Amino acid sequence: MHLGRTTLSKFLIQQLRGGDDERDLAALLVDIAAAVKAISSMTSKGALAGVLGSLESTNVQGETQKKLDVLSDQAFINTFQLGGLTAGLVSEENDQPMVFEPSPGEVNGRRYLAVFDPLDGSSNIDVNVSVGSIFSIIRAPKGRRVKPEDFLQSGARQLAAGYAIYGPSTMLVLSVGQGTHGFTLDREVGNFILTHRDIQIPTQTSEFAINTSNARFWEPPVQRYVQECQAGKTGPRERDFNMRWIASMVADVHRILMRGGVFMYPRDTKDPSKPGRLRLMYEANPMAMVVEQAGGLAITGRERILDIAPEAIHQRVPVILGSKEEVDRIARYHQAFDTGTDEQYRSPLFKDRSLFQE
Ligand code: AFP
Repeated sequence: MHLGRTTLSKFLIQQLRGGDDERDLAALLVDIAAAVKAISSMTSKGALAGVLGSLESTNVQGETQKKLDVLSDQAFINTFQLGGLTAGLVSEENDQPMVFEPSPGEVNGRRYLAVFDPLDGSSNIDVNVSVGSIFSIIRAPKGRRVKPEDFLQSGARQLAAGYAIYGPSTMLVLSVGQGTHGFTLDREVGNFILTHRDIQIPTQTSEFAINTSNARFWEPPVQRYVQECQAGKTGPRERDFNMRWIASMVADVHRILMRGGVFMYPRDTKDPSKPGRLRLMYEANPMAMVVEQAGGLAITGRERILDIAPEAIHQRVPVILGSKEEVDRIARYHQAFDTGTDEQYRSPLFKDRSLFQE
């Protein structure tokens, strides 16, 4: 063990020095780290702990719940409820927000609201592929009970956000608005150690991540981008691209933070009632903050994710994020398509979307 190492607690004490409010935020993030350690322990035991497999229940999204979804959800709920700093929470696993009243005699220090996906990518659990947890912290209203609409704050107002990845090692990656930093769990001593200070996503990339089985449902700008990547050296990009898809957003985004790339779960027509697959408040927003704080971009194709005014706690949005130059390019393709300013979209095939074409 190297005694000079920076633990998560030491790092947060150094970053969050702005009085009681920031001190409590640091304490809340240390609480989150404790929940992450508990989930990490469960996931790493796998079948030995009897936690694999599904339950009979479904969550609010209509998805079958895994045992670990429910156990992870409970780990976070206990942390937020007992920690005394959180006035309410929204979880992917629960239809309605939960609101916590101060216990008798407790000074109401519950300044925050927590929004989280306790176990993202849980379809990967039973095949022993990396999964993760995603969290977002926003401010609670002062001096009154929390109402459901208090959670509907744009991502730009997040005080802190991040994720844990349960892979070969467990890592916690977070931002409090001063860069994005990664901590690796030292299991022997139970501490998160700062191992990746000030992560920067390379601005250019030759790697993309998208579920290509949905290609026929994508909009033309996304089809164009992916086709150009696939054309490689012989296409307009004049270089070869590689493709990866883990089906755990956390693991795909983590790879992008480490070595660049672009991740897309775009708008598609597979289910017209859903504008995207991923959830704004506990998937897109926290990941957008982490990515932007690492020098990347996160958009729907047409707008910055962090600027979206949420309308519902389980709202879905299209997500395109990662290396700046690639995301910029995909935004341009959407704009060209929407305005009909690109030759490519003047074909009768795209006529119905070329609203501004003469
Ligand atoms: P679950 O948390 O329900 O497993 O969903 C994971 C996820 O929302 C996200 O982490 C992946 O990027 C995406 O779904 C994978 O979706 P596909 O099934 O289209 O690969």
